[in-house]
Amino acid sequence: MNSADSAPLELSYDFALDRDCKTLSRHVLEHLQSFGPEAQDMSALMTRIGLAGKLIARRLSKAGLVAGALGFTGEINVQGEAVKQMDFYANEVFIATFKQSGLVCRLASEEMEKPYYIPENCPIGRYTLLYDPIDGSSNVDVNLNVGSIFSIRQQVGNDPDQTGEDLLQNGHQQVAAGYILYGPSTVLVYSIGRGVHVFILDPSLGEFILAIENLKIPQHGPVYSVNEGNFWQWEEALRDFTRYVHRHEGYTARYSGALVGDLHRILFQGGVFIYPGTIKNPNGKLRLLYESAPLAYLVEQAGGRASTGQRPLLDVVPDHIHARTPLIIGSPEDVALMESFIEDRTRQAEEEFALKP
Ligand code: AHM
Ligand code: MG
Repeated sequence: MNSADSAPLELSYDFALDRDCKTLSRHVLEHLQSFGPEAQDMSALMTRIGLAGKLIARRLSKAGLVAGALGFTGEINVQGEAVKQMDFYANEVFIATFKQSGLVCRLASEEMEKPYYIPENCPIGRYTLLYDPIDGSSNVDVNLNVGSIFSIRQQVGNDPDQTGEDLLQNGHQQVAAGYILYGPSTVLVYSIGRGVHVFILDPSLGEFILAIENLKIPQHGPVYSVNEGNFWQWEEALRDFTRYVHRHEGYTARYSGALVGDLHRILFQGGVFIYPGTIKNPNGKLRLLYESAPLAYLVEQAGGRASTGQRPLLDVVPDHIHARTPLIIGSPEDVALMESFIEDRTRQAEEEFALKP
């Protein structure tokens, strides 16, 4: 190419940087408007979460080609569930990633009975990472989307028995939360209490790049996401809700078997995700500390709501670290609609009780 054919230097740089490639670490620092120690900590923590996400995405992208990605390990976890190979792998990835961080003294996940301590980090590491390493792991074997959910809390107290007693606090204590969605692209969505931000992994750069800043959930949306196969086990209020959406125009059912994917859709399109208590599991299936509370924190930051049906989800204090809660989460108007059926049924029950001789 001769010099007449080539673009001026300035122009070719513009072309190369066709968007502002804002990385996670830079975004956190800019967002906190600080380069102080707390901001540096948060930036480093988010970078580590991104690294864990990249390692998990890499393994998932080869599922079926490499050993240790599909199927079960043969173990049963503390939740009484069969452990999948990817559950095990992803749990180990988070541990290995945060061992080197210096910042996290303790990790707790639904795959481990007790918190995992990293004693060498504890003198300086004031943070606890709570996480669901692979959410919706039954989807892995059929090549559908899965996610990882994370939450960061500041450690309070000494936890002498290393059981995580001090983690038995409400969800307002979280300082950051989010998820990584492994779908057609790998997406990281996070909040540090200042809005919700969406990053997409650019595989050619190996970096999460900012895609959407300050995502807001629609006030109302068409999606309702609930496992209707459990209808026979539900309370009447949820049956009322389901009959309502069946009989009114404007609703559409979506349920992928992976909460992260279903909630991601709702964040963009609006609607509600419900995992209620059932006859078999009166508190539902989802774990408060690793699933419901982090997502509730995130959705509230996006202008949505999360409830157990009885109280705001973020107000719930668990009685043990693996506690479960019913979850109603999504657009404010759709969460309120579900709550209105609960209130109606509660009122009816109270009236019937008052009329009893
Ligand atoms: P997991 O984290 O053990 O995979 O379980 C959580 C998942 C959620 O992602 C999903 O919404 C739910 O379990 C599906 O459960 P069900 O098959 O009972 O509808
Ligand atoms: Mg899960």
